Amino acid sequence: MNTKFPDGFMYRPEYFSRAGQQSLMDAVTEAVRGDAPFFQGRMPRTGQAISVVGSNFGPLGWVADIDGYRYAPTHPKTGEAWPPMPQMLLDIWDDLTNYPAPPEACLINWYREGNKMGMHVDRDEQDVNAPIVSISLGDPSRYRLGGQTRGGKTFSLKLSSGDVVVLASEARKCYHGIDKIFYGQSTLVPKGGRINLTLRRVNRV
Ligand code: MD6
Ligand code: FE
Repeated sequence: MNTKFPDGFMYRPEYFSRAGQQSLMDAVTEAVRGDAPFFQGRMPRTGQAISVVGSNFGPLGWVADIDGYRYAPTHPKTGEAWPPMPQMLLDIWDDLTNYPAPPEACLINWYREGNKMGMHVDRDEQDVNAPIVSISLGDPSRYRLGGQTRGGKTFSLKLSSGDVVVLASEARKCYHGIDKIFYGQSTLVPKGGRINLTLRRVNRV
């Protein structure tokens, strides 16, 4: 057993074949060309722009603005409902989690050259015990996972296109972030960079 991984951390390298990655990328491209264009969130209180732009699939979408972080049924700019969750995403949720209900939100984050994500814990969900399934597409990245308190010991993992990480049970409460993107190494994302899809259950069953 590898003790450096917290309980509930699952890493599934190459879960998606190149064809599977392409199908997911096509679904993202269609969504952001239509009713769900990428938008730039802002940090609550300070209003500072978040460099990584985002969008969502599903009945709910994660949004960040000056008033806070929350899940909303519509896009903050277009006012339209988010595009439906692609079947492939419902399928991976069933394959990798035992959660008794489907995910309600899939956050689509697009990292461009030089973008990173600071260490954080996802806790805007009503059911903070529901697992989160995270899919990487496009350029590789360096993912960092720490413990349940800020500033403790961390380890890093290189995530490549098609790799999947699940944070469940104890790992769900652990700090994590993206140190860097290895920009320009993949041709999957039409405009370059990395796409991260995170599947979330928001409401308790
Ligand atoms: C990323 N991932 O891979 C950032 N959150 O771009 C996350 O923030 C994340 O990988 C919750 C669960 C799994 C994750
Ligand atoms: Fe996260």
